[in-house]
Amino acid sequence: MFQDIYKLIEKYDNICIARHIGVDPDAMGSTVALKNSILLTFPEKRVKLLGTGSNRFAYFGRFDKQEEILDNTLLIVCDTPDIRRIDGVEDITKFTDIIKIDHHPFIEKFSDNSLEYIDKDASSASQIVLELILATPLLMDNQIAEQIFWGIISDTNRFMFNNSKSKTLYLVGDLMDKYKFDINKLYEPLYARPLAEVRLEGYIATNMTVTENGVGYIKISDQILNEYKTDAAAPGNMIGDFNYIDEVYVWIFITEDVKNENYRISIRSRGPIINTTVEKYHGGGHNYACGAKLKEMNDIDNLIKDLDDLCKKYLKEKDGDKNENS
Ligand SMILES: [Mn+2]
Repeated sequence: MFQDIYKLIEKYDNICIARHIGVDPDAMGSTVALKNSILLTFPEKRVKLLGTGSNRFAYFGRFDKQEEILDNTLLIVCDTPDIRRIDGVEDITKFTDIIKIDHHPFIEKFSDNSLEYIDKDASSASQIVLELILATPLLMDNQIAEQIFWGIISDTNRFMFNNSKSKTLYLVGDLMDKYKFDINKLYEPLYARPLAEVRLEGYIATNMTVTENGVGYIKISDQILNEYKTDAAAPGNMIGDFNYIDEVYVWIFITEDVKNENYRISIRSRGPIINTTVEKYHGGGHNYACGAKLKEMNDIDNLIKDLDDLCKKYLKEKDGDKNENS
């Protein structure tokens, strides 16, 4: 498959590379690295990155100005399972050929003849781009290695998530052997954050309600966000920091979003699978990481109640297992 992808890249003079809306470091790392590798290998090609830029990730590369899609253009989409979530592509049928490089569960084919490389076992789209470069004549340099490393680090949360397989570690080890990059310099744009957010995190830790069934939740009003000089996006950014708290298996941040007149709900679990419950409230996501947007406090309270019941059941089953094993 990598050879077929390479052949298509080789064939086209005009290439556009896209990724999902709401760019994250893996989407950024995989696309920027792929663009740079194609240009390093074929300096005469025109390669454009589609989608909205991100100030936060500007260090890792800028997105290109939107231009008209030329005839005979190849589209490569990284880190995105469905057409709806591709950023910067209005009409996918304008592209002559399409390649998908992804590690999410399959949702849909981009076109009848799109070439789709999906590896659910890969830690990240950046890892697949690395494998593609290693398996083909595509070239690599320090900067590209850095961008790939960055994407892998972010999607594995520094190899803490269980998407880090031995293959991931071998590939990253090999990358660090062959290319030079400064880890501290790379971690800074990923993990540096304003003191205001850390203070808000202190507020959440202090004021979160924890039920006897292991659900932690907090409603964060607009007034609190203002007091802490943060915005409605801030709590969602720090929710991962509440993992591995003894008393908490499911945790829920409910943040008032005055601008959109709703509440942003971010939910994580290190116990029960939560997405089916959250889907009942028109939200969704992964097994252990979900989100929803709700307007009515009544719905929010019901969601908390449902998750509490779920967690209660989970702990009971877990306890049962323990007794059986002992
Ligand atoms: Mn990803």
